[in-house]
Amino acid sequence: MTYESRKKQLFERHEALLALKNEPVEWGNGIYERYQRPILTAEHTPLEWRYDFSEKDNPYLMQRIMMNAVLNAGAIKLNGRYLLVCRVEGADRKSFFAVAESPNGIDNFRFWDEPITMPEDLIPATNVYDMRVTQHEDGWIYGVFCAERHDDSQPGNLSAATATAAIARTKDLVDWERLPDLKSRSQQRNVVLHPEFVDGKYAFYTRPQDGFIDTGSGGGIGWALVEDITHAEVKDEIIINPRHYHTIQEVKNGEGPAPLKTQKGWLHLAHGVRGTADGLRYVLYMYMTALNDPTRVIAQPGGWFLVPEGREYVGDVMNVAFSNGWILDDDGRVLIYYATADTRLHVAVSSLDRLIDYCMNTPEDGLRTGASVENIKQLIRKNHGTLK
Ligand code: M1P
Repeated sequence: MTYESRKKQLFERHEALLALKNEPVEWGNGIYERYQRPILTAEHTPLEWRYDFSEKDNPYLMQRIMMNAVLNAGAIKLNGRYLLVCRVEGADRKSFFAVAESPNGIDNFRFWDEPITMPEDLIPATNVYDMRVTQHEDGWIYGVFCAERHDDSQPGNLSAATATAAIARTKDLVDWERLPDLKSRSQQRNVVLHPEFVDGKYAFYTRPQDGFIDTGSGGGIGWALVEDITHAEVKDEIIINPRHYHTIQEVKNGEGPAPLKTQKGWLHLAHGVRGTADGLRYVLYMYMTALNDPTRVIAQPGGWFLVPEGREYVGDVMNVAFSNGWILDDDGRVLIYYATADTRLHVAVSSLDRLIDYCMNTPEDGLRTGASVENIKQLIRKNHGTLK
């Protein structure tokens, strides 16, 4: 086969992948619909990012730069366009941000021509990932993401790293202004900017952690007010959604995307982490906070909301569901973008009404087996008409 015909086939196969229609999976849990295919994988990245298409320089038509994964995407609907700020990870383990666009938020996602050029803070990061996109009432679109650097206070330890919340802002997802990283006494990952001012200040969901991996004494999802976003510093931090023994969020938790404002309260999506004999298990859960006080939890369904299913379990980091992006559409649909096994990206679709109903009417975790059994008995008796 000639070089030209192989190249033509390569493009045809890639185009066929991008053009695939995605169909909902029938008979889910009633809370949301999953879709049959992942919406983005390493194979969806543009061929021009991976191949040198000069026959003279690349006669074997080899991939010169390989891609490993597309995962944890921030999401926004901007001027009618469904846009994901994806974490793309190359074969070299470095993550970068790239925007993918779809006509409907469900399928036919295509990456923009080039990845985002993210300006650096004073000390350049080794790796960046997991951007939360917040359309703030101040008129800017903020991206808050993790900046990872080697921990030079441990020169003998190659794996010692620090996690810091990096902040950048944009109007169009193309040109980004980098602001100084969030100052904090502890390391921070999964930091998210609240979309509105609170008491005239910027408000951040935080996740204090003692080390790069271990949250240690960090008690859960935190909250901090910041006066000047161009020199953001966590001074007073409170825990608003704590970890608990023997729950899905025993080991760690972290805010997902920026919460959605509803008539009943702020709707939150988060991830919880527990330990198992086979390593950590990352699942998604939801909670709601009061409209007039986003630090006060008013509802939290017990247990997980979404976990990896079937083939979703398998990938670079097994048993992980993670989300940092969702879109509330004009018709009340909520498009939830989640990644599995730190490998690929999916969508699940629900509505604001359904998610509020789920939060308000699912029993809380009573933190004991006896309480869980009581919840089940109450439901049985309600169904039998024998509830007193
Ligand atoms: O590997 C699972 C996830 O681990 C991290 O989340 P957390 O900080 O809560 O442990 C993140 O690095 C995330 O990117 C990753 O998906």
